[in-house]
Order: sequence, then C-alpha cells, then structure tokens
Amino acid sequence: MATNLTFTMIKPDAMADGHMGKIIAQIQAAGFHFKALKMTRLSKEQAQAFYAVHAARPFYGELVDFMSSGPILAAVLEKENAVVEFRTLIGATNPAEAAEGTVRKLYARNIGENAIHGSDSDENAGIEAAFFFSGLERA
Ligand code: 3AN
Repeated sequence: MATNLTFTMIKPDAMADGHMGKIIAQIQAAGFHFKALKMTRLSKEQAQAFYAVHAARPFYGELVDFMSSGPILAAVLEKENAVVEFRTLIGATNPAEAAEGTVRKLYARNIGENAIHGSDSDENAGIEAAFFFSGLERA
C-alpha cells in the first residue's frame, strides 16, 4: 500500500502548556508512524527562513517571534495520504473554527499560537523535513 510523508512541529505554546505527550499519543493513535523526531529551538533567523513564504503577510513578524520563543518538537510522519490525513487531524488554522477533537481545537491558544504545524503539500513536506533532518536522521 502506498504511504507518504508529512512534516509536523509541535509549536512553543503547546510545548509550554505541557501538551507534548498527549499530542504525540493522538498522532500515533491516528495511525501515523514517526520516521524522525527532534526537540529543538528555532533562532529568529531560522524561523524567518522556515516561514519565508509568509514574509509579506501582516502577521509574519509575530509568527517569527512566537516560533522562536521556546522549544518545538519537529517530526517526520508516515501514513497513507499523510498530508491530507494530518491536516484533518490537526484541524483548521483558527482553533475557534477547528472541528471537535482536533489537535488545534483541543490545545491551541488562538489563530497565531495554534499548537501544531502540518505541511500543506507533498512538495512542502519534503522541503520542511529536509530543513530539520539529515537523511541519516530519518529512519
Ligand atoms: P496552516 O498552519 O493552517 O497551514 P497558514 O499556512 O495559513 O496556516 O499559516 C501559517 C501559520 O501562520 C499558522 N499556523 C499560524 O501560526 C500563523 N497564522 C496564520 N494566520 C494567522 C493570522 N491571521 N494571525 C496570526 N497568525 C496567523
């Protein structure tokens, strides 16, 4: 059966709020396999680079400050139809609009501090995974 990959980060709000373990368990219960996992902290420059696609958006500065404000947990995940399935698991960008039971509905603080990232395409999943992990670090 064809499987594919997505990339995720548990963001500084969810890490600071103590939700890391519950979110990992929810991801595993939904059938995703961890191919790589790393706790790290982005510098401001690294956060700017990761979110360069959003550089023109009004919230870019806020987003960069937030994403470099504390530790994050980065991971590469494998499942059939991983990108779409994972976006469903995490819910809408704005937790107020996210479906019941989704990670963002359960744990996000607000639209900016929204607990978790999920790649929006196979192409971006590959780019984002390579931003954080070497080939050696991906099982
Ligand atoms: P998603 O993460 O759901 O794909 P994007 O790609 O539109 O959403 O936005 C990337 C990140 O930028 C979001 N996860 C969130 O942290 C932040 N963001 C998006 N929209 C807003 C907004 N209107 N105000 C503040 N931050 C936002």
